[in-house]
Amino acid sequence: METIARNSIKKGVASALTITSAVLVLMMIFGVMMLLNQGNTIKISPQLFYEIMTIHGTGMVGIAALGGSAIMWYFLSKYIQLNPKIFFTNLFLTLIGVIMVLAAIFVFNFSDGWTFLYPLPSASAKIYGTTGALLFLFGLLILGIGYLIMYFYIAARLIKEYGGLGKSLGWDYIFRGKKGYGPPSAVVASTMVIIANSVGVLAGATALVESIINILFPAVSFDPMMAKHLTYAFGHIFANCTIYMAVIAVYEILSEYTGRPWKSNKAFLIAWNCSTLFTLMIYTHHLLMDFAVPQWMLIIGQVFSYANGLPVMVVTAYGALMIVFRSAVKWDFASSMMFLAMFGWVAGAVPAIIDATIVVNHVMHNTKWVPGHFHTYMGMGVIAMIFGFMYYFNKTEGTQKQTGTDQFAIAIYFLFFSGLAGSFLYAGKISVPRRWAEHLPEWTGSDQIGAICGAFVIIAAVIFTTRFIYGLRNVGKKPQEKIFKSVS
Ligand code: HEM
Ligand SMILES: [Cu+2]
Repeated sequence: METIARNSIKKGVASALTITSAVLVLMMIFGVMMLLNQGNTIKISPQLFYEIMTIHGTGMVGIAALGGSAIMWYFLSKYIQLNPKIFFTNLFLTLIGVIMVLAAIFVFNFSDGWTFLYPLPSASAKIYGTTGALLFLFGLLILGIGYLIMYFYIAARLIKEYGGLGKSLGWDYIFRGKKGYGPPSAVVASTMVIIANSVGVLAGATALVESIINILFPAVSFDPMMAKHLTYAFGHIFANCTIYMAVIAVYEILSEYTGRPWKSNKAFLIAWNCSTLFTLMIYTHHLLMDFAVPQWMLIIGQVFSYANGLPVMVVTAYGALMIVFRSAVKWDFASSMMFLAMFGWVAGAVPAIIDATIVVNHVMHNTKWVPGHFHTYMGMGVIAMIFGFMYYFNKTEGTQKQTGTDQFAIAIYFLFFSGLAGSFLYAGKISVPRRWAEHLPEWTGSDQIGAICGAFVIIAAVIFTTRFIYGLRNVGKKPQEKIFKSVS
């Protein structure tokens, strides 16, 4: 019985990773198309550009969440028993949501951006018809419901196993002086994610429902500023949680490869507790340009943005250096990706912290500096962790062996992703606005360089993806040893 459940868990994870990698490649192609258009190398209509921007933004963050969930689910299932049906339910609802979103964008011309900023969907519904807007809004709502089901289920399981979410966040060790080490890092991180992201998804769902009601019953309207708060609370938390899920792979893989457990000591637990709270508080750094937002909220946004990223990043980066230091770590695809991804994450946070400073934000925020920041930490952080985990999965559950091609692909990926992100940051520096379909001639150089780098990134991603899908044939062909590590 237990092995059957374990096999379904693996099947769920394998399906999620297959979808993730294939969608990633597709979204990257869209990314290069945008750059080619901005760089005046190809010409697409502004309408199509914004459709592509909408699918690229929504799709990338959505798929990072799916890949992150696969990582979280896979490792969490080593410590607590999980029902595979829940993961499949989320996967199924994700697929339905994605199909609706794709139809909304490419069949019904929805192109308001992932932000679906109220009342924009109602306005565009008047131009392109209500079908597209409603398909998009309901599609995202269904996606959100899938995540809520999964999170509430995990919360219930953690409460059952640990006696409460406070306990699985290590409060016994932080507040009650319990000695030793807290719950496994995968458990601590998962608890943080389900708390923060449930709040985030509920905020997003509220904003979606407001737009839906306003489209169906135009007489009923809502406060646009409030809707913006809800939307950015959602966007910030949801995007952040992708890394908090993916980072579980760093803990688990590096500790397995070095043969040293990643212990959740007090600093680790405190850092994760701080991040749980701060992640919920700091989304106002997206509203620094809104003069109607009370000053104190903006100051909270700035101060806690500094405080937020740092603790977990520091304990993770420091922990990773320590665990690897003088260990007999085997550097293969998975461990190198985890190590590099950690630096991608740290590097990506630096421009974000700069941008979260109010005076800088007024100059930088609507420039490509911002995509420069999140492409660094998403592309070289979260997505690198997901690709690294894909290899680890095939190796652990199957018989995948590393080849020179893999090493080549890693080098290409990081080299050219740095180039791509660098081209965005540079564009930010020369004040290129973000989200413009058309660029002035003096900006196109950075777009063209970005497009070339993007093309190489796609080559690497195609290699990762084909190697992954090809390797799946051997999953389950290796005799399995341990199933559960000890709980707590
Ligand atoms: C080959 C790789 C990629 C390329 C060429 C690319 C290209 C682009 C371009 C050109 C934009 C629009 C920039 C602008 O505002 O003018 C963009 C936006 C965006 N990209 Fe990427 N990207 C890539 C990978 C990624 C990855 C891996 C992620 C996240 C997992 C991501 C997430 C986003 C998001 C969230 C936006 C914002 C959309 C918006 O402003 O509404 N991209 N990307
Ligand atoms: Cu944010």
